[in-house]
Amino acid sequence: MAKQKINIGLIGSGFMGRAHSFAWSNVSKFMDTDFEPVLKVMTYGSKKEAAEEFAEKWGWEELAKDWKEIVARDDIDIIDIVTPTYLHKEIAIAAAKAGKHIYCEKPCAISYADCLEMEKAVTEAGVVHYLNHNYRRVPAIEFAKKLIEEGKIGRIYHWRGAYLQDWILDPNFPLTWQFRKDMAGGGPLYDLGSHSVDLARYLVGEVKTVMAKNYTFTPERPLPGKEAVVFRAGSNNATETGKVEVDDASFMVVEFENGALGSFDVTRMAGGRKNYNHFEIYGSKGCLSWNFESMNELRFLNLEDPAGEQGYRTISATLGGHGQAGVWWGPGHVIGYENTFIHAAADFLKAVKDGSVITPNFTDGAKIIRVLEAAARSSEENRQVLVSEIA
Ligand code: SOE
Repeated sequence: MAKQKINIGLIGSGFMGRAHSFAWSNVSKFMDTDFEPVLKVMTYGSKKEAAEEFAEKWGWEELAKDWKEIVARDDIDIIDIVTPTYLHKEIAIAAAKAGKHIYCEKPCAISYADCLEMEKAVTEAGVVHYLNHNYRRVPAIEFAKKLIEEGKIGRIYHWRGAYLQDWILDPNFPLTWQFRKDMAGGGPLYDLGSHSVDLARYLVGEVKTVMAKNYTFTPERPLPGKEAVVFRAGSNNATETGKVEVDDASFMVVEFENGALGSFDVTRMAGGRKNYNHFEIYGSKGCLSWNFESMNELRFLNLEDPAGEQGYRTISATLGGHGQAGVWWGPGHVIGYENTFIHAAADFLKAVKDGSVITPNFTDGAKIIRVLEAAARSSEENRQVLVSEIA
């Protein structure tokens, strides 16, 4: 039977625009969805030619100059936001008021106060809202969550999180929007720390206190040329420089509400580390370790094994029962980064169909940004900050 069509409006493009377009194009082919997404319309803003090329490549049917035109259209069901972070709030609130369901790339917004406004708007409108912390939908992570819920790890004592990249190591990497506080909220603290805090909240619990040190190694960078985007400097003859307003690296020590102790190490200056999103969890009965660069492998140590036989086993999270892995190719047939976006799109479409809540959403986004704002304050004031201090 033909699936019901559902129309998407994409606001933005770029790296995440590609990842989301890939998911909308493929989700109904692989997953058992009630809907078939239609890539209806996307914005072109000031870059019409590039947007035309993007739309043709990914199958977007129409282009609109301004996101407001898209939000105002009656035939659009879902607004997908992949803009720089500072634009999320205005678009999400307008979309909610227009009764659209919202699929938004992380981090939620540049401040906790903005997140709360977004959360209020979607709650009042009763629309489905999703914040794309896609790593939650890696099957190995879904399986880690199951092991924790089954009590296999016991009481959790330690979370050790690290999210390390190296794409701004060159001091001549230009000053893209990711270096501006008013557009990004923070550096890797927000961009990568938001993912890491999302995983920690999902697997361990809520954060109560934060002690942090933010650090900027390269205080000035050349102004960006037209081609500069995330991960790619592009060609650039700029002689003028601008001030880096955010952290290049950040380290946080946290206490969780349940008594666990955690650390988060996030940076874009860890030479050789490309997308090293890693954690270790140490509990009274077992331990877990995972790293995105081998995303299908979950390492599990069972402290209830006989002492002489204890050691990490590597679980290939590619079987049915390992989260959403079962819909793919079969045991040992590894999947990749893009599949996490398909998992998220499928869960989102289900929430739209059922009128149910999907997580993480703007409520989670607000909680995450609250922790990160506490970290920023902790670093500025050189003291431990209670997350509840952030209003
Ligand atoms: C850049 O650091 C980036 O694209 C992040 O913004 C994404 O969220 C992460 O998944 C990959 O790296």
